[in-house]
Amino acid sequence: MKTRKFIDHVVVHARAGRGGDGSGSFRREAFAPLGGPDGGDGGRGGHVIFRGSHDLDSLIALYFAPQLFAEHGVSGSGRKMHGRNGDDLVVPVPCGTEIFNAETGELMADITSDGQEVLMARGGGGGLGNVHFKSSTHQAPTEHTPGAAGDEFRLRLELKIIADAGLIGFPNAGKSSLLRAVSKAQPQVAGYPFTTLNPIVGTVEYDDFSRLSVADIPGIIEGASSGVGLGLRFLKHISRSSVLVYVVDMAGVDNREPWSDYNTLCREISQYDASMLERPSLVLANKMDLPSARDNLECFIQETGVSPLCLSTLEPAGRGVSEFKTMLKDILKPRPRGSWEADADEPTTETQINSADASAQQSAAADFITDEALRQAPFLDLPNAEN
Ligand SMILES: Nc1nc2c(ncn2[C@@H]2O[C@H](COP(=O)(O)OP(=O)(O)OP(=O)(O)O)[C@@H](O)[C@H]2O)c(=O)[nH]1
Ligand SMILES: [Mg+2]
Repeated sequence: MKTRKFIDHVVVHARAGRGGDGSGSFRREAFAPLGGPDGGDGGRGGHVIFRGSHDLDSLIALYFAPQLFAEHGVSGSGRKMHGRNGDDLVVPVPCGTEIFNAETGELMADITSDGQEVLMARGGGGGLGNVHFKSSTHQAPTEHTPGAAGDEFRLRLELKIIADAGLIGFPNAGKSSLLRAVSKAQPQVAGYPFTTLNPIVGTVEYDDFSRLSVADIPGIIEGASSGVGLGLRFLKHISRSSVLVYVVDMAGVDNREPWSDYNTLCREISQYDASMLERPSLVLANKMDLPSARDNLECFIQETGVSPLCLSTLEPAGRGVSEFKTMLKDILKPRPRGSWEADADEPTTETQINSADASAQQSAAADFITDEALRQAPFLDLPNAEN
C-alpha cells in the first residue's frame, strides 16, 4: 500500500494585502487647463481567509507552501478612478483545524464544518486621493494618503480529525481490521505492532442511508503518556469523538493480559485528558474466534467489572460486528441523509411566516384567476360560472 505523509500541524505565515495608495492627481485636459483635484482612492488589500473543506484530510498542502500572501490593493489614479481591490486568498483546510497565533498561543479560530469561512488576516484599507482634501480655501490640495498595511500573523494550524467514534487499543488488537469490517476504508492490517502509523477515518453506512465516521489511530502502549511507542500524539484525533471504542485483544495473542491492557488504556487516556473517560464508551472483546479468548473473557469481567461486546473481525458479517454497528447507531443517533425531519417537526418562525404568506397569496391568486378566467374566457365551462 502506498503511504502518504500525514501532516497534522504546521506553522504558516499569513499576510493580508496592503491597501493601494490614494492618488494626488489634477484634471488636465483641453479647455480645462486648471481642472481641480481628481485623484482617486486606493483599493483594499486582499484578506486571507481559511475555509473548511471535507475533501481534505491533512495539512500537507500548507506544509509545502506555508507563505500565504494575499494580493495588494491597486493605487488610485486620475479622473477619480478607484484602484482595484486585491484578490482575497482563500485557503482550504480540513474540517477540525484549529488556528492559533504562533507567537502568543491564543486560539484564533476553530474550523469544524465544510464551507465554514474565517477571515484571519484583514487586508489594509486603501489610501485617500487628493479629491478628499479640497475645500473652498484649499483648492489645489496635493495631499493624498498611503494605503494601510494588512494584518500579518504567524499562525500554527493543528488538525484534530472530527470523527463520531474513535478506536483505542494496543497495537495488534485488531482496530484496523474492525474498521475494514464496518466500513469501506482499507487500512493496512498485519500481525506486527504499529502497522497503522497515521489516523484513518472510515464511514459506516446503514440501511436507512444514515452514516457515521470512525477513526482508527495508531496503537497505544504502556508509558505512551511519557512518549513510549508513538506516544499520545494521535490521541488528539479522537479527542473530539463523541464515543470512545476500546478494542481489546481478548485472546492475548502477544502474551498480554486483556484486563491489564484495558486498565493501561484507561490510565494512559486519563493522563492525556481525564474528561475523555466520562464520555460514552464501548468495550469490544476482539478475536473471540480463538479458544484462548473464551478462557480470558471470564477473568476480564472479574478483573475490570466490564462486560464487553464479543466479536471477531474475521467474520465481518457476524453477529458481533453488526451488534457493534447497531450500538454505535443507538448512541450517536445519526440522521438519515437528506432527511428534513427536524425542520418538519419544528418549523422556524421564518418558515411559518413564509407559509402563511404563501397560502394568502395562493388564495388571492385563485380568486383573481377565477374572476379573470370568467371575464376573459366566457366560453370556458367552469362550475358555478356566472356569466
Ligand atoms: N484470529 C483473529 N485475528 C485477528 C482478528 N482481528 C484482527 N486479527 C489479526 O490481528 C493482527 C493485527 O490486526 P490489525 O487490525 O492490524 O491490528 P491493529 O490494532 O490495527 O494494530 P496496529 O495498527 O499495529 O495498532 C492481524 O494479523 C489480524 O489478522 C480476529 O478477530 N481474530
Ligand atoms: Mg492498525
